[in-house]
Amino acid sequence: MQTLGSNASSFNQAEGWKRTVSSELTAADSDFAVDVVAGLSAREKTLPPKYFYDAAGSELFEAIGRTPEYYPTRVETALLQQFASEIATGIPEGAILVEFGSGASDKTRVILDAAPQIAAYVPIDISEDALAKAAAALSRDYPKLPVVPVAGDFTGAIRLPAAAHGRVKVGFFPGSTIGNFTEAEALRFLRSVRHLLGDNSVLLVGADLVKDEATLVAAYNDVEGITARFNKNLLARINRELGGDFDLDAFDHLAVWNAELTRIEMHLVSRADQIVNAAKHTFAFKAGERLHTEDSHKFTTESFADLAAQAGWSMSREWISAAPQFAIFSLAPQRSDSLPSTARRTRTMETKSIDTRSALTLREGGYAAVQYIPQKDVDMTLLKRTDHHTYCPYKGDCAYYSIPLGGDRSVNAVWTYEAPYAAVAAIKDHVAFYPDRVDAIEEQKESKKR
Ligand code: AVJ
Repeated sequence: MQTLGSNASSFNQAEGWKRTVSSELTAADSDFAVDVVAGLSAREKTLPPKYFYDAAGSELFEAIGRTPEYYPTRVETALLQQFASEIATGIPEGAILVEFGSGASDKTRVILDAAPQIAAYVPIDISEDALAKAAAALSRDYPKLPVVPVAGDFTGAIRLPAAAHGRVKVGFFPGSTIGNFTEAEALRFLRSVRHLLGDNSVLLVGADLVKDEATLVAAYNDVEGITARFNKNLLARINRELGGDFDLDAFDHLAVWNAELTRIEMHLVSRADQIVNAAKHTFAFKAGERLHTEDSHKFTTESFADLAAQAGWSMSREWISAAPQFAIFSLAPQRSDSLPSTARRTRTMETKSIDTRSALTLREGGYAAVQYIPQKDVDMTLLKRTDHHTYCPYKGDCAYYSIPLGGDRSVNAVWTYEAPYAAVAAIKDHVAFYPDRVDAIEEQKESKKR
């Protein structure tokens, strides 16, 4: 048996490389050190993508956003700009905007500009450097807006500052960062955010959508090589912070589309058999061996609604760009009272409310259940027909009404299927309401019949 140095790994012909740790990490070692040792010791080497984002990595990510190939940043920003006022109508007066992974807070500005009703902004980011820079720039450009940054890892426990207590919270999670989670991590995150933001919250999530392989792969393999530098910065960071001796030129950047798992994977591929020291440990790489550094899951509206539903959120609205397609989803907490559909009360305005005992509940896919109220129970004179129309392949042509009393927020708040397809014929002569364009839709259990 050949021994490598005094404290690290050993090579055994039969078993291959094996770590014989004689210098364990101690409590004083950082999470980063612990995660690096665990990831590089695994049979399939892997590192958590959150460690990309030190100061250098955050800057490289900003540079990726300026490459012609990496469309998500550009397309999402354009989508936010295009629908800013529509998105803003879903943000209640006095709401606190809480952003998870705020980076340079560039996209946030689009929301802040369109929604002056936001009372304070809480950016959360793992990079203290990026956070401090962004907070300073925002305070300069929005002098009246309290900005209360929280430095930390949003995949862990988060505590909101006192400024957020007792206020309606709107979560903002752009950039398709949700795609970097495994399904279990995404569910854990969405559930903890559901808990953190509370019952009357809104969660706006940007998510990249499944599309042709060439477009996807190019986005993670720009010709200029910025993404390769971003990927290798992980090794550079290990060298800087954990006394590593990675040779960056001894690894190749690799981006591949995993169609089965609908994700882009980034790897660093060892060019040769090599030994690397880092974090008081020694690791062996075989030629061609991969270090898996990131997954970027891509979604469909259905897959996303399904994920959200498993974490207590229902999809209330969606905005999708033209190709290359990217989505912004607006989620609302699932209503805890999923009651039989016989009795419910629908209040559309503070001053006007509708009571009905014969609403129908339509449940479709991962979408929030929708109550269809018989028109005979609704004062239709309070509604104003608009020329907005949509088409649903399952239900047919859809016509819309605004609620003039509700102002801007209640534009096209109400819809009806005048000639629904046979499968849903029961919703004829009914109207339905967007929950975020009226004050409240409340269901009540029918009192016992005597
Ligand atoms: C910002 C984390 C979503 O996965 O597309 C960009 C990061 N990685 N190029 C993504 C990233 C490679 C990006 N996220």
